[in-house]
Amino acid sequence: VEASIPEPQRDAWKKFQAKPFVSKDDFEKEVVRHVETTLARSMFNCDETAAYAAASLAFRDRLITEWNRTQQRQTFADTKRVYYLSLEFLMGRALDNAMLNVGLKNVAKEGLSELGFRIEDIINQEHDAALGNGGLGRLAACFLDSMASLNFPAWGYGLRYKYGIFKQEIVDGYQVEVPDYWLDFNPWEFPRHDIVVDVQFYGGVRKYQDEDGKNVAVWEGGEIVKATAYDVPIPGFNTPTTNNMRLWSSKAASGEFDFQKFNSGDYESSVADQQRAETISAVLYPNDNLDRGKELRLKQQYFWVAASLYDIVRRFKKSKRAWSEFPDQIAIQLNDTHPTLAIVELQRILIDMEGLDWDEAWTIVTNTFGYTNHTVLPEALEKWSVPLFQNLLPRHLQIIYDINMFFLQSVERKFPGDRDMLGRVSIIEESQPKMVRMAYLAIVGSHKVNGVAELHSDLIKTTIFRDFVKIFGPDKFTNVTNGITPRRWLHQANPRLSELIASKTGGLGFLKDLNILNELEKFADDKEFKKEWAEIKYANKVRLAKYIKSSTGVTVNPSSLFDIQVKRIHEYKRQQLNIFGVIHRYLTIKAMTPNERKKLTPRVSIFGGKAAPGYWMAKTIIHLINNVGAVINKDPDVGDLLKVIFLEDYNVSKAEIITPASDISEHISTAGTEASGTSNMKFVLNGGLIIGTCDGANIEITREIGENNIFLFGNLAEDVEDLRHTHNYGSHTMDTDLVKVFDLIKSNAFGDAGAFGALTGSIEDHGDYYLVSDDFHSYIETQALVDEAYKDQEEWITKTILSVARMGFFSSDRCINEYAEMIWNVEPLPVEKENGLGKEE
Ligand code: 475
Repeated sequence: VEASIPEPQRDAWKKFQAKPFVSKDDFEKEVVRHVETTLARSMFNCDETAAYAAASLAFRDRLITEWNRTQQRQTFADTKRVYYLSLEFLMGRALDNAMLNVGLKNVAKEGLSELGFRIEDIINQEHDAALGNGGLGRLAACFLDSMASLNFPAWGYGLRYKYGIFKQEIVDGYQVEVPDYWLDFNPWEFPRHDIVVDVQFYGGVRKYQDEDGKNVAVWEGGEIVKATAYDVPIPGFNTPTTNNMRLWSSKAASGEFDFQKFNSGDYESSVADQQRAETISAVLYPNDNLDRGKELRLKQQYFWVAASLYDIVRRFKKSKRAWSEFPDQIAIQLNDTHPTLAIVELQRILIDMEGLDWDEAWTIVTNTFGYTNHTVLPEALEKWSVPLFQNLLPRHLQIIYDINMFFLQSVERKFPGDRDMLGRVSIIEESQPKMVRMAYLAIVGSHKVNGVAELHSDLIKTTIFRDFVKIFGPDKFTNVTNGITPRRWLHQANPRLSELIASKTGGLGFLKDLNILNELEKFADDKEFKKEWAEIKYANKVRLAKYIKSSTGVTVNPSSLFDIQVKRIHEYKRQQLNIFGVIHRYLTIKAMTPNERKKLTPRVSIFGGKAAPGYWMAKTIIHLINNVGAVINKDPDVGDLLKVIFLEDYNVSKAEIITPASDISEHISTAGTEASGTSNMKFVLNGGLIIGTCDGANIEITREIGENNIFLFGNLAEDVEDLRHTHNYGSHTMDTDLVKVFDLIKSNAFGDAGAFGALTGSIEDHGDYYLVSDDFHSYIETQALVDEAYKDQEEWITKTILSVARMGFFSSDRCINEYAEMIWNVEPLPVEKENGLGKEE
């Protein structure tokens, strides 16, 4: 149906087109209108929740207007677009970000104040959009911000989970998970009830030859689930470009429960179909860096991929171009292997639905996709059992077998007679049951594969994907070191620092060209500047200290050294190394005379992060941290010299308070295990130093900021394998200081030691896979260097200024430009400043 308004009537439309507000008065008018009409309230019952709702709706309307224009502009220009497929988008809050990105936060602040509200209170009403676990999901969110800010025609595609990552409560030192129902009121999404896609599951495949002797496959039967689109506008910073994040929500095909069954008294099964369908987008799997191979997860993946590809292909078909032009118009980036089925689905659409030959279709497919790997941990590499696959997606499994056959034939031609190679690289693992190796499928079906930091990209080429480098050549594999958006992680999280930098570098330009930070180098020894710099850090620590007091009841001294480790709890990230170090410090303090204690640098050790609900060892680490805190925090011998804090429910909005408050932060993974890390970048950008291993992006951070400005310790990635071998087959001698720490734990000093037996045992008795004991001495020594360095505040502040000045490289804008040039081959669509765009300095 033609829905376009005919020419003669378009003038009326243009005349009455929505005009985004710019002034304070217009903003207030919108807020009052939303309170009084949309929310059906008045000045007599407008609480902070209602004010938040109204302010958000005012901004959402504004974003939607720009969104519409952006989409029209992009459609009209008809240039290549990027689709970023990610099962996770860890967006955090939207209001503050929207206000800052459109440059109207001061307008909103004054407007809200005139209406009787403080903007901070209003911002704090918002529930985080927490549709992700950790690094991978937050990276996707930073990328959306950068793509919009750089004016790339780019969409994100994901799932609209009803429940995001669980909320963490700490009860008696244990993690308790509480569901995160966040959709009660979400003004940031825009339901598109007209955009609904049927997605098929199960059924069977019928094959026959048509009149021309062509093989035809029909996937029939099974069950249909409906995918409804929900659009979330993504505003760029200081540009009208407003891109789209489209999230799919599942519903039963009928949309209703079975009334027949209901009437005949079969109440339960009358709603069963509906519930089963809605389960698909119900909940985010809470595992970070782990694959559990559950059928519902595969269902989520196909549901999301099928709906997204249908949408992308439909948009392409409107342009009436030849299929061969598909990769010239469309780049699809796979955020890890989770969307790898998109490769198979596009091949299926092209051969089964559109009638292309295999080879023609396969060329299009491989030229369209790029695959980003985020981890080398074997337990995180996705594999699906063939029987499960066969049942859920029978036609896709056939296509995978065909892809594998053609691929193995090409390998055979290149390496004749190398049967071992064929077994190693086969997309199908010949195990019991057979498994589909998704990473291999993603490599074979993409034109570029990238890791997320230099070390990681080198490691994937020499370890898990070694054979594929031989087969495809080294050029298929590349590196794009991760980045973070300075809009959220500097301007929004640390407004005072952003303001200071702006005042010295000629405005907010550095937020779009982060290398401008370089200009700060000349202030590294400037007395006045250093004083302001230090004051801001102190104020941020006071803010965190208040938060610590209100959330844990513990008083911490903001003059202490704040030592922070916040990230998902995982053995490879080694929060256990940190807490053992804390216990070692405690032992040291206890053994000192009061005079000796006076020379110590007081420290607050702050932890935060969620454990996957089924990850027992990670939960044990949380338990130990809390129990150690309970003992140390009330020991009068210790006082302010050491405090141990576990912050409950670490998430994006809490990170915005925590990150600007660090003196030192910990990025201490076993070398070779953390693909990149991104919080390392956030902390340094906010004027904190880091203690870390030679792992992930720490290495590049060191290269950029200089080795005098970072505290590195521990064994190198190249030595890990040998050390593990020695643990298992040679002699494994424990570090003597660590033995003392374990002895204290075993004396029940932190509660029943039985609770921690598995943790200490994994190190003492079971091979110490993560090299905690090997790195302990080096860690303790390096922490002592941190204490010493902190005593010289003048020097410390200079280090932090120099570090910030040299962090330009880690903007996600640099990252997106690299993807655009090396992988996507897309260009930004420049925009002229249009009416309504405020620009605040
Ligand atoms: C890395 N998540 C960080 C970050 O590149 C890196 C995997 C399987 C299932 C569910 N979640 C995952 C990850 O693998 C993940 O978050 N990886 C992280 O990606 C961005 O900075 O080093 O661990």
